[in-house]
Amino acid sequence: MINDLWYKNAIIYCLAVGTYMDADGDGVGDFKGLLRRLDYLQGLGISAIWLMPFQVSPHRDDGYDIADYYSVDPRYGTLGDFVEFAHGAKQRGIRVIIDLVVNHTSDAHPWFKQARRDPKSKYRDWYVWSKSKPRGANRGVVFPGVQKSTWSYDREAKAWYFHRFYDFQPDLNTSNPVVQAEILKIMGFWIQQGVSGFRMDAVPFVIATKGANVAKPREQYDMLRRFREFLQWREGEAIVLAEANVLPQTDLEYFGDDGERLHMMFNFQVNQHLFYALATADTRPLAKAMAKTKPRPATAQWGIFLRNHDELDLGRLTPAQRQKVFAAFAPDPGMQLYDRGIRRRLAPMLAGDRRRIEMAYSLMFTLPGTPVLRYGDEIGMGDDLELPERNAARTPMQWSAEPHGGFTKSARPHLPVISGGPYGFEHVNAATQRRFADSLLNWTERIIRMRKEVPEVGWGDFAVIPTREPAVLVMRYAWRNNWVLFVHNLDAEPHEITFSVGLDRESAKSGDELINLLSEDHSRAGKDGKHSLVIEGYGYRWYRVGGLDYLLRRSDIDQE
Ligand code: TEU
Repeated sequence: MINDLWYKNAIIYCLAVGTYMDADGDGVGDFKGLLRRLDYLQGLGISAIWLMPFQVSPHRDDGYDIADYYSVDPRYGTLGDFVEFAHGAKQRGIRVIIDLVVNHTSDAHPWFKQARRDPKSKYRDWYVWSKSKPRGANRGVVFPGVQKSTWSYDREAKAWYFHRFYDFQPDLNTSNPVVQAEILKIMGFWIQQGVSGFRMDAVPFVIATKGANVAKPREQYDMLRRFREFLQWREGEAIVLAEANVLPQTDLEYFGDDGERLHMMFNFQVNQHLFYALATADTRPLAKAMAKTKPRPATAQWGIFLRNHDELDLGRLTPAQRQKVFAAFAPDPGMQLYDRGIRRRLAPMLAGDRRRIEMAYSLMFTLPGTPVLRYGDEIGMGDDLELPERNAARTPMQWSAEPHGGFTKSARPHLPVISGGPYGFEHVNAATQRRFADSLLNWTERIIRMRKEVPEVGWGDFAVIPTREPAVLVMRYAWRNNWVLFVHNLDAEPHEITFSVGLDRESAKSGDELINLLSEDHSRAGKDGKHSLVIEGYGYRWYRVGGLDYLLRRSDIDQE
């Protein structure tokens, strides 16, 4: 039964078809190429792929401007190619979730074209209009510096339209029941093509009231329950993973008190404080963020990530905290974006320091929730700051030392492959790393395998165990009489820590022994029941408490 909720203990891998693998040699990645790479992904051990938008689009926002929801952009292949890919993934036991971008369409969408052309069109009310320029049109822009307003005048419509994002992304009037019905239809369509759910884009904006008279948008949370109900009627295992960068006090509104709304949300709160911890070696604000985001229904799950395709958004930190992260990881203003974020990949932010990169991923894999990896992170890819805005961290996957990193046979990839320097494809590529047992790729494969064998992280109850050392985070998970414990040192300096596993009296004995899951370096408690260990700079430890092995007990558990 526990495996029915597959997303509770999964490894999700995010990729963009266009930058993954080009099979037909036109410089753009495609579904045929991705299909060829499924064995690589299966080898890595991931459980699900999150596909970024691949539908027909003018590509002014990397596909987040969709012009036909029921299609595959011809540059990536055909709907038939999508189905071949989906089938290939299914054969390998890999689930597929796809981006669901329904806060807005592209202005090239036929719905918008008809809506702007004819006030009597049935599509007019699918968008959000105003006869005059609304007050506060300059407030609430998502991309400061490149987007000036959230309302633009449309000459053809002779009216102003609302766009939370770029002006070529008119917002759908999601309060309109007909639009809501269309959203369900889109979900139903892709479910029928074999996907296991959706990464739902910009959820707070999807459910917000929109309009010229809306001074303070209100979230219509009940819409989320309706999305979920529909999904579950159509396909029991399908999930919604929400992109909702919200404050912890509203988390339960998104999950639903009884888990009746969204299955998963990205934990932006933890993400931002995790980067603060990496930058300063002070884990206390991270522990606070973990505590604040702890309450969630039993069936709900957090998506835990380090970097994604957008800028690393630090908007939830205090200005002083944000400055410290900028100073550590993006000192040059060209590395920063939208006054709130960093447009770099993880490896260069951590100066390519292998110990630190491993420690950061180890932490990502052991924080409460389901880890979401980004393509290329498994080989430590870098960024190209010459590219505009968020494109810096969206360069093609580096497969080999062949021209263009083996990504394409074309002389002109649509985005340049990183070449030369420490992160160039000549050094950083999957083929070379496959050959070395100690490569980051092989390390990632091993850590994924181990993570899957530690379901306590996905299912269990966690506690942060106090030590006197703020640079070291000790987390303990309990689930069905099994305990695991993780130690991470975010500092470059070694630290000695003393802690007690802190189990109740009945189980206390098993706390005497910590079995290291990654090496022979086990730990025995002293007479006082406390463990003492010296952990090297950027060190990490995964322990099973008392040596009880979940895998050995698994047959008992499966009965339940
Ligand atoms: O982003 C939605 C969003 O709310 C942004 O604030 C996001 O957190 C980030 O700061 C944008 O850089 C989503 C997608 O992730 C993004 O790539 C799209 O551009 C955006 O929606 C519009 O569809």
